[in-house]
Amino acid sequence: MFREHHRERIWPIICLTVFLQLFTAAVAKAEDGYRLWLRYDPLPGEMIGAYRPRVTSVVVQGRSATLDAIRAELADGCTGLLGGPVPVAGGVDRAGAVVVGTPQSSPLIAGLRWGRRLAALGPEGFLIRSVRLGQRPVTVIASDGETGALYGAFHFLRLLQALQPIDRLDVSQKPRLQLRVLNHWDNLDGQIERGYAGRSLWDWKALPETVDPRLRDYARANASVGINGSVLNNVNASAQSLSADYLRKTAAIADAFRPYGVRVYLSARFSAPVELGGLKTADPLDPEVKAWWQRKADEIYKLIPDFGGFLVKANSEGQPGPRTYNRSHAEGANMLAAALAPHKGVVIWRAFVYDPKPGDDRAAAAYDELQPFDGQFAPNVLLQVKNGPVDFQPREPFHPLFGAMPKTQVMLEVQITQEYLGQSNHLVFLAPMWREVLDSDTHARGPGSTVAKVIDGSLFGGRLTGMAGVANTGSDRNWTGHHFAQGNWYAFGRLAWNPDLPSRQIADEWTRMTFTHDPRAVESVARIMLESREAAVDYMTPLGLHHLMWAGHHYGPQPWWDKEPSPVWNPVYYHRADARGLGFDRTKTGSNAVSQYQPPVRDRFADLDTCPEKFLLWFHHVPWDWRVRSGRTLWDELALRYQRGVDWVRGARKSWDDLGGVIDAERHAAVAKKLSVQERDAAWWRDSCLLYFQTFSQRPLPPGVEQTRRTLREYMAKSLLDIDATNH
Ligand code: BDP
Repeated sequence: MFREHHRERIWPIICLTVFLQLFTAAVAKAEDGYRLWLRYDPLPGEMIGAYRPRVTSVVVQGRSATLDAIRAELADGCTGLLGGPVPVAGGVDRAGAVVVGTPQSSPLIAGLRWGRRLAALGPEGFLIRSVRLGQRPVTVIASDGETGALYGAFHFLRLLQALQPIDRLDVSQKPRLQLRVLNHWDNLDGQIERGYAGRSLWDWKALPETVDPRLRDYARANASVGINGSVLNNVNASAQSLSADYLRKTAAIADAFRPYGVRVYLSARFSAPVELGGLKTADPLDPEVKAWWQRKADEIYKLIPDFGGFLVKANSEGQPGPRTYNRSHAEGANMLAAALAPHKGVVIWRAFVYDPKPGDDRAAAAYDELQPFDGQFAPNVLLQVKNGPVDFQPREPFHPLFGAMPKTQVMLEVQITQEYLGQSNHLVFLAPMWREVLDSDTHARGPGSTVAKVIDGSLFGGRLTGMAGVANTGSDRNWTGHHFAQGNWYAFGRLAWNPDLPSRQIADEWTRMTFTHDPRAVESVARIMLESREAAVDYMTPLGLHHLMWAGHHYGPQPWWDKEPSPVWNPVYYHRADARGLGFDRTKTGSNAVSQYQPPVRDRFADLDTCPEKFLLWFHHVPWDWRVRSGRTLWDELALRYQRGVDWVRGARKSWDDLGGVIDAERHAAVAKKLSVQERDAAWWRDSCLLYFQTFSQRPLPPGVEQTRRTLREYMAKSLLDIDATNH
């Protein structure tokens, strides 16, 4: 009786416990992508066995917000990866301790006398070495600065996550570029220009009183790849962001980022002295204007002592700027630079400048406006140049300014958010695209004068260096809308740290950290990633075509469009299709924009026989029957490239489907759904572009190209975005 009774009472408890366990397991396994590449789930058993003796405790002496962050990250990370507690210890009381810090914060590290080596690596560089401390084998992660120690800690975790050996470590790293900055195009109302992953992460209404704890995870993620700056507001800036109220809010964000080495910057609206200060002019040479900016800088630095500086989009797409007052870009930039200089702030002046005058070649505009001012910018000004001369297209040749401003500190701007690349619906890994520009040879100082060497200062010797990425983050639970778009955030950080890193390595490590350790699956995922950009070029804009996207939102094709008020916003301006052929003549017989490149580059691009095929229609208007390198006519080649792009997406879908059992169900299904949209879009691109260009070429589709599914009229009637519910 008693036993029966007992059983009755205990059953609900057992059930509840089992339920709770299952529930917790389910929740723990919820794979919504929030954790990004910082997942810290147990590694494969044999690796845990190998790592265990080398990772027994975490020793971070001293206290500061950054040191506390290092301690927490390493203890959590190692505990998670090794599937059991890795405790925090006060000293090296056992073999296998991981000791982290700076000579200033840690007597243990000071005792190693690595001062000179650490000084040479700077406050963001680090050493990771397997050494003995008091006869005990330990791993030391040391830096001259706490941020460097944090970067070292993340590097160590990455080694574990990527299953690398850690028993004889001798790693020495420092970032090649100083400014590794995300540009958020976030408006103060929470909307993100060209954002496809929800709303802004900055809740301006709740700030400064309430700071979303998610900002810490944002900063952690950035620090894990070495990103050290964040421009919080849109380059199409509101002056309001410089008001006293908003500066207090910005200061609260800066406080949240600071432990992770991420400094805040703001986009500054050039006319703010008028809008906020009530002045009659924003003329950069006006003494009152100068004084206004100086007072503004003083006010900012009182609140945010490590404020990074201003990013400025001036006289571009309707933004105010010095040209409004008949002053040069250099005069405008230098005036702001003078206000920031006493505080060690910088001005990042954007070279994305074009005046849509009839008859102009937009690709030539920035060079014409800025190159004459080489050598005239103040020492704390950087010129931020987009990778290509038009606008973040799937493929562009490198921007000619990279090879033409030897006396200016030029930094590279890339777009992480996929404005022109399928937004948050298409899987397009951007590292190969950024590698392409970094590896481009400007020939500015003879062969080997790559863009990477321009931006790291080694070619022309600039003091300030950097790379900016237009962010793809937002309030979506998985941060970036598409799980694979996280890989582009990751890749940006890795390349800004080391612009020589191979795409393959980035894809490989990110896949292991984010998805799986299964070697076949890693291989398959990395292959999809590495091929994806070329495929997107094929199904969107092959052979040097560009800017064929639907006007305004830039999702899907609209090559026929000619109704924008400014000609340079019309696709027809860029492809110039006619009965004779296709492409923009940028040689002597056309706009001659090609002359902005150094002679060997210019000559190669300008000659139809030597121009790389990938830039053919960028530089040349080519007859439909011109024979390309495959021996096919331009028309046939074009059609087959479009088809190849579609075929690739089909293949990628199949490869992804095959990974069904290896990747967690939640993310697998989410990516599969996006890939199906990508396939539909790729076919839509092929069909609408070919049908439209066929009205000029008057030639049949070659064998191997599928028949188009709808009429041109149908494709013209509706944009892909309008029939698409899944894109934000
Ligand atoms: C273009 C975007 C536009 C941006 C502009 C810029 O379409 O929204 O404001 O670039 O970089 O790509 O300023």
